Amino acid sequence: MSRLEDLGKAVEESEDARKPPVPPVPNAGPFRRDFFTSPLRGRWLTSFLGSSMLPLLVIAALTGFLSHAAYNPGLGSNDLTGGFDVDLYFLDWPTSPVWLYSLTQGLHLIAGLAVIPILLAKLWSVIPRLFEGPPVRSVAHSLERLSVLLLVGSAIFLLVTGVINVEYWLTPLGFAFLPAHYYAAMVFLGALSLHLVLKLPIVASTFRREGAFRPLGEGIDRMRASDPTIDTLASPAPAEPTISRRGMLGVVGLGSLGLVVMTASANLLGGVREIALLSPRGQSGGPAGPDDFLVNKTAELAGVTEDMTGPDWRLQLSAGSEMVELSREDLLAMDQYTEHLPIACVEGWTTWQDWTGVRLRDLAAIAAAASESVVLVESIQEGGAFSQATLAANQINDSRSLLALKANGEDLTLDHGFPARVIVPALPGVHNTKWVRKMKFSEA
Ligand SMILES: Nc1nc2c(c(=O)[nH]1)N[C@H]1C(S)=C(S)[C@@H](COP(=O)(O)O)O[C@H]1N2
Ligand SMILES: [Mo]
Repeated sequence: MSRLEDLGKAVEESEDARKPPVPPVPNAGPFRRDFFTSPLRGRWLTSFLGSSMLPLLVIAALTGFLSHAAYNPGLGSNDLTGGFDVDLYFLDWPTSPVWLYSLTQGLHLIAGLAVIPILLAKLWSVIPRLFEGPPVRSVAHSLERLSVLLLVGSAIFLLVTGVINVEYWLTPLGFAFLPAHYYAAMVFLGALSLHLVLKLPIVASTFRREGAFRPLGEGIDRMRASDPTIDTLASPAPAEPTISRRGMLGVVGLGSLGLVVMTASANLLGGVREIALLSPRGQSGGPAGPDDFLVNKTAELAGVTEDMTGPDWRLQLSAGSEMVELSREDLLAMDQYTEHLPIACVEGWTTWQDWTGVRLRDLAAIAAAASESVVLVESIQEGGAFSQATLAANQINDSRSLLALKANGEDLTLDHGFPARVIVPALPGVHNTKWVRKMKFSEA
């Protein structure tokens, strides 16, 4: 070797030494290409799981935004997303059909819960990608990786907060469910759109090559592992299968079905309700009495006591500067109406009861409110997002909308909102304010 070459080599080495050290991807454990040996992995499985999830995600997204629309976010006190809430829906949530919110929110929960096992299976199917090197290849590759991080992160966040809300474990979280869930949904939909643009062509070519459903026909004996030279999700060192792809998908599907049944059956009547093992407020076989139906927040939790709701209680009605005060006797002396209406909670449960009380529009008349007024309803309850709600004109003017004094023929119990509570058809439960103290009518 000439001295010149020696010199050249020395310069190269010293240049190498000056480069910032790039830690090499370790070639051990999960970083080794042959670490993942399941013969099930491959583009078809991932494509099939993704395609099964897509319709559920569409349902969850649409019903999620419908739920936000049902809160009438543009109206008065109804903004729950921290001041950024604009009404993009341009509608006052209708009052018919009365089961509307029950349906949309029921679907939201069903779709969201059914996604959980499928998402876990899909993450399992692509887990080798997490360890693939080099981690940074190009700008495009890094952006794609970032979008996947946002996609998976927001999906997990949405599912976890959703389940926590349904299961009523929210208090320890220390943040408001609605804005958190809402903004995470925005991140999720953005990342999902990009993901679809990037991956749908791959899904299409995979289904063209392997048949969208054909691998479902293959039992464990006929099943082949994918070819790792053309399918980068396939294992280069596949082990013998211990379950077929369709067997695995069957387990995932049963998982989804089980979650849905154990939660959604909280909406069913009679003993069937008892299989709602995952719905903490769904298991009473009821009705064992006129007030044996779900309570979202008890009077005790809301800080409402018997003293506050005793004979001194007055309903304060106003439209402008005048205020009218009515006692419970005054209200009982007005025309009484009975309606069979649901309370449909954002948590996905619904309970149908016979409510008796006075019409909201009769109260508007007593307050001398203008015909297209909205009303801010305030509870005795101090603070908390649910202690007030603004109702739209169409909701006040529906003849079935009540300030209920009784449920199923008996005085409301304290937990269900005694002395008086709002019941409006098709409205989310959260706007059916309990322990009403004030109703302020104003022109929208
Ligand atoms: N003042 C007040 N009203 C309230 C609530 C509340 O926490 N405080 N919860 C709301 C929610 S979220 C629902 S689903 C219904 C439940 O009514 P119920 O407890 O009588 O079933 O009441 C609504 N009215
Ligand atoms: Mo609710």
